[in-house]
Amino acid sequence: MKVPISAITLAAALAIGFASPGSAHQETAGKLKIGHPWIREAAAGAPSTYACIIEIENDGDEPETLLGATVDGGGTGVLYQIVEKDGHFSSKIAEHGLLIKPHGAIELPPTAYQFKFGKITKALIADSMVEGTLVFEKLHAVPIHFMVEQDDTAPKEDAAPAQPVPPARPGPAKAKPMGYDLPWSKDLTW
Ligand SMILES: [Cu+2]
Repeated sequence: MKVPISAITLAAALAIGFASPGSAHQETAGKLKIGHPWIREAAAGAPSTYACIIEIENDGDEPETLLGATVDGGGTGVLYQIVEKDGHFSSKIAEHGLLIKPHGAIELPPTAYQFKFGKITKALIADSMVEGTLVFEKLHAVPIHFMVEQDDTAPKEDAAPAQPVPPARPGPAKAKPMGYDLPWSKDLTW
């Protein structure tokens, strides 16, 4: 049986206490234990931020799928998978969400998965708690609190590649009537 390393980290963090800023909190939704959902601090008007979760443990006998998140002042977060190739990072939408097997667990560290939020309308201030939801396939939207963190551990991603230009479709070569479009043909008098 695999025991996720972060379970130990989380247990240690929980042992330190709930009250002090920066400590881990845990929320429960159905049979899910949601360990320390957090979001990176952002000023009002910031173009983006991201949220992560130390761990979600599924104590139930049914699988569940994490699909999305919302946060007060940040709207809807889209779940992205971070992809590393040759030392370069990029991200792609996790279209099918993240499966949490029965009696299994998932981790969402910034290096692997992030909820990416667009325009921030309300300042997210470090060490405060902000209301939001996690959206699951079966439980649907579950109200939770994100702790706002100063975190800057997300890998720096390469700029998104420009919209690919579709290759020119080679059409059948048009047979041109001989002599018609030769530059001199119009004025040519024999
Ligand atoms: Cu927490």
